[in-house]
Amino acid sequence: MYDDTIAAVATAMGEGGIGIIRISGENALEILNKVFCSVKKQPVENRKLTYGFVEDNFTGEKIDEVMAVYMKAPHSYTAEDVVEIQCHGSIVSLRKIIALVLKNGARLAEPGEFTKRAFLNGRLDLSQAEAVIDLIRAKSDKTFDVALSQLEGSFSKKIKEIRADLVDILVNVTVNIDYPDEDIEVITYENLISGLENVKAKVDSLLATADTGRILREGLNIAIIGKPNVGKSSLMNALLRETRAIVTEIPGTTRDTIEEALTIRNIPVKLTDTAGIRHTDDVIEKIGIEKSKESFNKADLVIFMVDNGSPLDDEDREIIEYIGDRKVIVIINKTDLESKLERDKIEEKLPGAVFIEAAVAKDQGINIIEDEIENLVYGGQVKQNDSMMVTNVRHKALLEEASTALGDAASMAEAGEALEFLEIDASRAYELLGEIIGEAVNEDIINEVFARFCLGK
Ligand SMILES: Nc1nc2c(ncn2[C@@H]2O[C@H](COP(=O)(O)OP(=O)(O)OP(=O)(O)O)[C@@H](O)[C@H]2O)c(=O)[nH]1
Ligand SMILES: [Mg+2]
Repeated sequence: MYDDTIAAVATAMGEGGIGIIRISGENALEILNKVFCSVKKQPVENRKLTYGFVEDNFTGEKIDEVMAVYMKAPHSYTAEDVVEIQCHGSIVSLRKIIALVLKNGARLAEPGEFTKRAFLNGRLDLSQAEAVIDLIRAKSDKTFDVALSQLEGSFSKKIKEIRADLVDILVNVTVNIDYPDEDIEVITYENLISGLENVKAKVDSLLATADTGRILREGLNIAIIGKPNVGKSSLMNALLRETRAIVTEIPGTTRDTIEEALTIRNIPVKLTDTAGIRHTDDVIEKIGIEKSKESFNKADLVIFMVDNGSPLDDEDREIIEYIGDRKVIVIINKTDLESKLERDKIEEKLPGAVFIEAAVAKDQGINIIEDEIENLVYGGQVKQNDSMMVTNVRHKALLEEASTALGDAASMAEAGEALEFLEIDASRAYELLGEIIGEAVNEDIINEVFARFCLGK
C-alpha cells in the first residue's frame, strides 16, 4: 500500500453529460469530506451514491452539483480506498474540482497509475492490467472481446497451466540431479523429451495466434495500387459504402493518397486509396505517386488492381516489377467489359497472388474481396470465435523466447546431455512465462507497461 493519495480526471477531457474525478489512497475519503457537502447533510457511506455539491473549502465557492461515491478498500478498482465524484462533464467543472482535490493533499496520478496500483496491490496480474488499456483502445467488437477475456484472466490461466506443466518437469529433473541415489522415480530421457515438447507445442499454439492478434489490435493496413483509371477509388468507396473519393473517367483523378478507417468483417482496417502510378510531368501528381509507393511499402496487405477491358501495358508491368514478391490480392476489375487482359501473364509474374474478378462500379465481387481479406487475416489457423489470442507484442516476444529455450532443452535431452544443462533452459522458459503475468518482473518492465496508459486509468 502507498501512503500518498492520487487523483485524476477519469473521463475524456471534453464536453459530456457527466465527468468523473477519481481519487485513490488512504486520504481519499478525508479529501472528499473536505470538498463535498451532501444535500441531506449526511455522511458519505461505503458503496452508496450520495447527492450533493462540491464546494471550495478555502473560499466557500460552490463549484458544481455532483454525485459522490466511496468504495472502501479492498473492494475497489485499485484495492485501496477510492472515491469518485461525478460532476457535469464540463472542462470548467472538471478542472476546478481536480485543482481543489490536489489543493487538499492529493497528488495528480500518472497515466496508468490507478491500474498500476491494482496490479501492485495484487488485484490484477500484469497481463490483466495490460488488457485494461486494450479495452480502452479497442476499435472493433473482436478486439474488445479478446481484451475482455484477457481481463477476466483467461490468458493468465492458460499461461499458468503451461507453467504448471513445466514445474512438474522441473521438479522431476531437480530431484534427479540433487538426489540421484535416493529411491525415487528415475527420470527417463524419453519422458523428458516428450514432456518438454508438449509444453513447447502449447507455447507455439499460442504464438500462432499472434499475427492475427496484432492485426485485430492495431488494424490492418491495406493499400490499393494500380495504374490510373482502373477503379481504385471506386473500390475504396464500395468498401466504405459511401462516396468518399472522387471517381471520374479521367485518368489521374486521385492525386493525393486518401486514408480511411473502417471495419471489414469486424477487422479494423486502415484503407489507403492511392494516386494511379504512371510516368507524368505533372509536379503534383508526381508527389502523389511517390506517396502511393510509400503506402505500398507500409501496407500489411496490398491490393493491386488491373483493368479487364484493356491489354496489359507498360504501366501495369512496371507496377508488377515494383510489387516483386510481396503478397498481393490482384483484382481484375471491370469484368462487365469485354476481356482484353492477359491474366496468365500476371499469374506468371505474381505466382503467389490471389486473383479476384470484380466489377466494382456494378457492386460485383465486393463480398469476395471482403472474404479474402478475412481469410488472409485469420490465416486458416484461428477460429473467429476464439477469444484466446496473443495481442500484445511484449507477450509475443516472451513466448518466442520461451519456445526457443524449451526447444533447446528438448534437443539437449535428445543428445543425452547432463540434466544440469537442460535444467537451465527449462527454468529460463519458466521465468519468461512468468514475466507475462508479472511474476518476478523488474520495476523497469512494470513502468514501461503502465507508461502506455492514459490519464485517469
Ligand atoms: N465499366 C466499368 N467501369 C468502372 C468499373 N469500376 C470503375 N469504373 C469506372 O472507371 C473510371 C475510373 O474509376 P476510378 O475509381 O476513378 O479509378 P482510379 O483507379 O481511382 O483512377 P485514378 O484516381 O485516376 O488513378 C470511372 O469512370 C469509373 O466509373 C467497373 O467495374 N466497370
Ligand atoms: Mg482514384
